[in-house]
Amino acid sequence: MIEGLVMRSTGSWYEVQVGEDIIKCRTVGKLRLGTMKVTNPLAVGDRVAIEMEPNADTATIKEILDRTNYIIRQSPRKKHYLHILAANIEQAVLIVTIRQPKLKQGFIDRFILMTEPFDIPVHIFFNKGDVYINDDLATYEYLKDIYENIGYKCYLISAKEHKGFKQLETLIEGKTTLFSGQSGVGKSSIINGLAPDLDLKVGVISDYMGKGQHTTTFAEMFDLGKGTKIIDTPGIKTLSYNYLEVQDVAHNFREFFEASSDCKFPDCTHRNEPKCAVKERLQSGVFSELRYNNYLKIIDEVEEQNYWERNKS
Ligand SMILES: Nc1nc2c(ncn2[C@@H]2O[C@H](COP(=O)(O)OP(=O)(O)O)[C@@H](O)[C@H]2O)c(=O)[nH]1
Ligand SMILES: [Mg+2]
Ligand SMILES: [Zn+2]
Repeated sequence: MIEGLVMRSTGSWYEVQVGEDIIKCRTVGKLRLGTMKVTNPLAVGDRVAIEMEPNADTATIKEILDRTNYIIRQSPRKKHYLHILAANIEQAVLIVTIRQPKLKQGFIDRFILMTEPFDIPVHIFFNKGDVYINDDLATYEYLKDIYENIGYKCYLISAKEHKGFKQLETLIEGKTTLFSGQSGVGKSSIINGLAPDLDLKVGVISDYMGKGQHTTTFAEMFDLGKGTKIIDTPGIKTLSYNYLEVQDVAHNFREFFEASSDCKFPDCTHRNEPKCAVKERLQSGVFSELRYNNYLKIIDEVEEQNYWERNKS
């Protein structure tokens, strides 16, 4: 048995890196799925045990080795399924922009809900700095202040002018980093800026083909050498949660979770309960209104979705 790393998937085939080689692999039979329904039991970043097929340069994937972590979300296509974006990552770079397209309210908080259960560090890069005008820079400073206060570093970058790359280069050195963000924020442009040889297509909406029809797009790993690996992911349109309870959300808003030991009720949802430490810190200005409002929106959504699921006739 040979051990390898899943770099990408092209439908039924997987490209698995073994040493310097890429081996085309397929899966045979059912791989271990656990109890959840997942659209892709095998994800980019998975370590697998493979066996060469007789008289061929292709191989069969026999086993997925234990994951240190994974990034999971509700499948955008099948609402009762989960989709694994990537496995075994060391950090995430979340790319956002304030202009072109406008930053979607709550997107950063929704993304962080995927990384927080495994304490995966997230670095937030605000791209397209070249088109920001005065107000936008103030917005950037405002958001930077909120997120850095709770431990997520923020940076300004411009793929177009190749500005702000030094910090990003240093950050990704020798690590496996997931690159993610909404479509059109400049993920491919930034990855090209880091590794011009990859020559990724820019300005193509890779999530759609033809008239709004979804094609299956997968994350893809690139090995930049010296242990530096990056994973490009298809642009995220929306993030919903069919796998979370209200308490899961509460536990993964890290500053709220930290404060929650001072709430009167151990299962406080920080909505209307008396003597809520989160609301107190909100009133005294320690916690951000923006984070709190996004939190409320997410728990309402989760509660509603779970309610309908549980009361289906
Ligand atoms: N002004 C400006 N445009 C950018 C920048 N980075 C990317 N773009 C443009 O934004 C569009 C989407 O970029 P792309 O890299 O394909 O985004 P992706 O969908 O996240 O991979 C393209 O038209 C790019 O030329 C930037 O730093 N500044
Ligand atoms: Mg792209
Ligand atoms: Zn509370």
